[in-house]
Amino acid sequence: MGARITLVQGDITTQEVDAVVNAANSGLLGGGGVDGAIHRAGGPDILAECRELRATSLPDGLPTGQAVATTAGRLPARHVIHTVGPVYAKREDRSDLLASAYRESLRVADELGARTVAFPAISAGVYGWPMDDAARIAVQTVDSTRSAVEEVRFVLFGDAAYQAFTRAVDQLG
Ligand code: AR6
Repeated sequence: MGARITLVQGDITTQEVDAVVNAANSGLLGGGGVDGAIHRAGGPDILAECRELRATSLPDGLPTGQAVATTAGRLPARHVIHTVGPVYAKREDRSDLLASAYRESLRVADELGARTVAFPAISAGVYGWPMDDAARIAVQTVDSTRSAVEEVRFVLFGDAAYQAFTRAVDQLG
């Protein structure tokens, strides 16, 4: 029922897709990890649109679990969809917010008419989410979310992330 899921090991900024999802922070003005890589590779037009969003519709920033689109600048993609995953917390279950980041990104992708969407492992870097858990939530949410997106490509940095997503896909049955 959800989009076809494909897994690749590599750099999300080189993907030729309709939309690339950025694991951003609420401030939307850049950061490290995927966020830094996307702004570096995509150039200043992405940041300019993010600033515009902060000055207009999102004065307090983008809430965790929500998503918003900008240009992809010089990336070989048409759009960047910025979303904010939750920071991992041992004592509190924030999986709903992580699932929401994927669902809302797919909703925005639908609005854009995107058919191919590349996702990183949201929250599994700086935000500290254990990779196996992050992979399971990512794969299950995409699999169970209805949308017109045909392919969701998870672009994983490193072998451990790739293996975790492979196990999560195998467990879908
Ligand atoms: N392509 C694909 N995956 C990547 C790339 C890349 N170019 N670079 C890193 N990863 P993170 P988060 C992997 O930290 O945990 C930023 O500062 C990385 O190895 O980018 O959601 C933001 O501004 C990891 O597996 O995102 C926020 O403040 C995964 O992408 C905060 O980090 C996600 O790691 C968001 O943290």
